[in-house]
Parts: sequence; structure tokens; C-alpha cells
Amino acid sequence: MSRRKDGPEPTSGVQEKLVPERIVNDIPTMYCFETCPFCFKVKALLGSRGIEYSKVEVDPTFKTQLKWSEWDRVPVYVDTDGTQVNDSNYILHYIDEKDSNTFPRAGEDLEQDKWMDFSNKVLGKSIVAVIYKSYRTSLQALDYVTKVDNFSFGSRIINKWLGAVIMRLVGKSRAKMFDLPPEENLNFQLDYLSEGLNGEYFGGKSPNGADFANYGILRSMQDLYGFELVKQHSEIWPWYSRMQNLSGI
Ligand SMILES: N[C@@H](CCC(=O)N[C@@H](CS)C(=O)NCC(=O)O)C(=O)O
Repeated sequence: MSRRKDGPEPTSGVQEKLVPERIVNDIPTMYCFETCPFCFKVKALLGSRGIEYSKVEVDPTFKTQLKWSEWDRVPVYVDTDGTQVNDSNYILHYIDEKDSNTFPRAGEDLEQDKWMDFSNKVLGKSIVAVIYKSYRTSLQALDYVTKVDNFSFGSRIINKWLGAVIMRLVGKSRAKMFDLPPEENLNFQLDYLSEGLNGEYFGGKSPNGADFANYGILRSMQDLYGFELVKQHSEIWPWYSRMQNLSGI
């Protein structure tokens, strides 16, 4: 996490300072990138609970729409009372606790914690190595920025082309973290992930934080290079389909 100005180190979780001015249309507001895997976790939970929210699309290269925040990554969630919550797994816990309080809180279920952690530290990095495997696949993944209404024409072009170069480099560095080549590694990680399923869901009969965290990561690659691997997985695909039905995203 880079520091933008002199000031306190940005932290994960609920922030002390309220930011009601960042709420859009008086409903919970999420600052996100369209294709961000971590944002999909939150979209999946909000969808499954039928919680209405506003989305602010942040431009991925300059993050103009997030300049007000010390935490300079997406997702950032701002609740209707102005509470700012940073970092996807923290946001999942925050939303669930305030809503139906269905899944265990952090520290209460080590399996859930382990798989939520896996979603960030392993699965998120594994999909990035696949999606941004070449300049061609990187441009395909960044093409959505050319269709975002709130970006200027110049910003769309820069975001697509510069974004693809940056993400290709990120993809390369993620690939170096694993012994296997990107596709084989993703397959290996999907096999490993399937060991965490506890019947229909990670949470058993209903999804918990581990379901939303890992589903969100995989959902972000749905229309992109490499998603066939998810579709072809005999255990992950049925679970993925259940999560898709339930979350509506
Ligand atoms: N641990 C964070 C990671 C969030 C994250 O890395 N988001 C990426 C987008 S997919 C981001 O904002 N990158 C911009 C940057 O790092 O400057 C979470 O789970 O929310």
C-alpha cells in the first residue's frame, strides 16, 4: 500500500472518519473497477442479500475518483451513515454483520479464514497471471474502459493502452510467484480450492465468507481469457453455478 500524502498509514477495515459526502444517491456506495476481482466479492454478497447500492467506477490508471481516500485501492465501501470500509474481506464481514449476520466473524472459524485469505494471496494472483498472459489478452481485459460513461475520451484511451502495458507487467510478476505455468497453476489451485468445499458451499448448506471471496475472484474472469479452465472443473463449476444463481451476478 503506497502512501499518498503525509498522514496516517491507510488501514483495512472500518475507518474512524465518516465520509457521508462520498455516498451517491443516499444508498451504500462502492468505489470499484469494473473488472476488479476483489470488487466482485462484494458485488456477489450485495447481490445475494438484495442490497441496493451505487457504483462509482474508478479509472484504473490514475484512480481519479478515489483521490479523497488515503486507501488507494478498490473496493472501498461507504455505508449510508458515511462509514468507510476498506479491503474486500473486511467489507464482506462488515456487510454480513450488519445484514443477517450469517457467517462466522474473522477468528471464529479457521477454515473460513484460511479460504478467505487464499482468495487474496493465491487465487487472485493466479487468475491475474492467466488473464494478463500476453499483450493481446491484457488489451482484451482492458477494453471495457473504452465503454465507461464517466471517463473522458482521453482517459479511456490512456487507460486501455497504458493499463494493458501495466497489467501485462503485473501478470508477469504474478506468474513468477508460482512454479507452474499460468494455466496449469490455475488448474492446480482450482483442485486445491475444491478441497475446501463442505457439501454445497464452503459454509455447508449456505455460503459463508469463503464462498463469496473465492467466487468473486473467479467471477471477475468470466468473459476473459482463461475462464474455460473454471468451466471445465468438475467440482468448482457446479459450485460456481450455485453461487452465480444465488448472487445474481
Ligand atoms: N487486499 C485488497 C486488494 C485490493 C486491490 O489490490 N485492488 C486492485 C484492483 S483489482 C487495486 O486497487 N489496484 C490499484 C493499485 O494497487 O494501485 C482487497 O482485497 O480489497
